[in-house]
Amino acid sequence: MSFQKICVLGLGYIGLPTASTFANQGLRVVGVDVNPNIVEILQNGGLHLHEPGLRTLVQAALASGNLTISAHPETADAFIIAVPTPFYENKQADLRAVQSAAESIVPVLEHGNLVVLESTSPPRTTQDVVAPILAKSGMQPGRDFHLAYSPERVLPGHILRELIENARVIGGVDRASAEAGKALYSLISRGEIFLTDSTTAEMVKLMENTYRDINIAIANEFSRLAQRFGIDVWEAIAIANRHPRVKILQPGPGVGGHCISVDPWFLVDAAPDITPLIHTARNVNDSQPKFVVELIKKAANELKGCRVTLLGLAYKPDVDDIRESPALQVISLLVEAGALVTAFEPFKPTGYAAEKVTFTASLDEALHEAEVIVLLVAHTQFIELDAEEVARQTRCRVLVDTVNGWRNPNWESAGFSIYRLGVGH
Ligand code: SAJ
Repeated sequence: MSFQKICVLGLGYIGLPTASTFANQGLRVVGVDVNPNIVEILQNGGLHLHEPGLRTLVQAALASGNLTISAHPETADAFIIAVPTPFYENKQADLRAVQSAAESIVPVLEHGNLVVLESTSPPRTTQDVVAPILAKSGMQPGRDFHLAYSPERVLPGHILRELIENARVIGGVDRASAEAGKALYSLISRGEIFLTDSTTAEMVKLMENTYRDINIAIANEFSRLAQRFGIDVWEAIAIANRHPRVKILQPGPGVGGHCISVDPWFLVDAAPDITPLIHTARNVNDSQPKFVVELIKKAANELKGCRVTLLGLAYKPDVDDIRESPALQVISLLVEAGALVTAFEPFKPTGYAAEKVTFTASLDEALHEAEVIVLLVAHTQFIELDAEEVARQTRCRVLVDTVNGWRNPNWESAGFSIYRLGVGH
């Protein structure tokens, strides 16, 4: 199968780099988003999200004339659906964006086309949700057009490189669909491509993120045990990891982002009776902010009325994404306890809509009045802070480090007391 023109539905962290990469390979690409603001920003040469290298990639794609931005899909050889799949309050997958993207393809779908779902989805979504919608065209997947599931697996912060280098799995509703998917992604991918059926490909994606969630949960439990038994979890993990078959991950303030903190719920929701481990790991990671707040309380003596400054709101270092970030939970627990919270997020200086929190546009402002300073995210600019310089910016001498970012002894020699997550005394 050959491809001259494709449509990418959803221009977020995955869809936009994917569309731009195909366009830069010489394909004509229509990038589609239902959000008029995003369409307008991109059409005017702007960018609505932060990812290293993305601006240059998008600008090159637009300048080549190969990438156009639109509110509606057009006829094309292939359609890639890369829309968000959040969950409802009850942790059930919210597939409305996938459903409406599939609906929007129906009027322009033609015989011989390929449709690929990339959005992380519960098992059987391609077969049971997307296929019946596309069949409204009067054509059958597998017989009249190709339908496949191929999850994105790129790591935010490294998306551009991983999009090209990572191994890819493509699950077709039949073998020909998987082969058609391979023909498409071979145009941009240098990684190995594995072909399978669509439900296996959906499970692969969910298993990867669930595996990581469970491994972070055990690291977080180790941090609690370390505090109780008076040891340093970071040292213990480093030593344990010298065992040839052990690779413990890092504890932290919790698991955030739109992937690992969400995807395991798709499995728990799909089969609650047989997923106690996955369910428990989710609860362990979701409760980690509570332990962080207990540590802050220990450092502050009394939270009520204490001026606490939080450094970092993003869900992980050097990204601007605050979706499901544990920092948000830390903030609400602190506010509940009566602390006066100031937060500084260099990648999103305006913060987000929240009451009783002061977001500052500069580090200086955030540090100025603090009584306790909490490192929540290991952004490079925080890790590289100079202890003497910080000591000049604030009278505060109490630090809480939740990510093992301030190990340099200069902090102590500059007069700071440091309370570390996972370090008991
Ligand atoms: N975290 C820890 N300790 C660790 C590693 C991570 O507490 O040792 C926390 C992070 O701080 C963050 C969360 O976990 O809050 C998730 O971060 P991450 O870097 O592990 O993963 P994501 O969510 O940015 O990206 C993941 C990746 N999946 C896997 O590594 C299996 C990525 O490859 C996927 O493409 C992405 O999910 C996705 O879109 O599903």
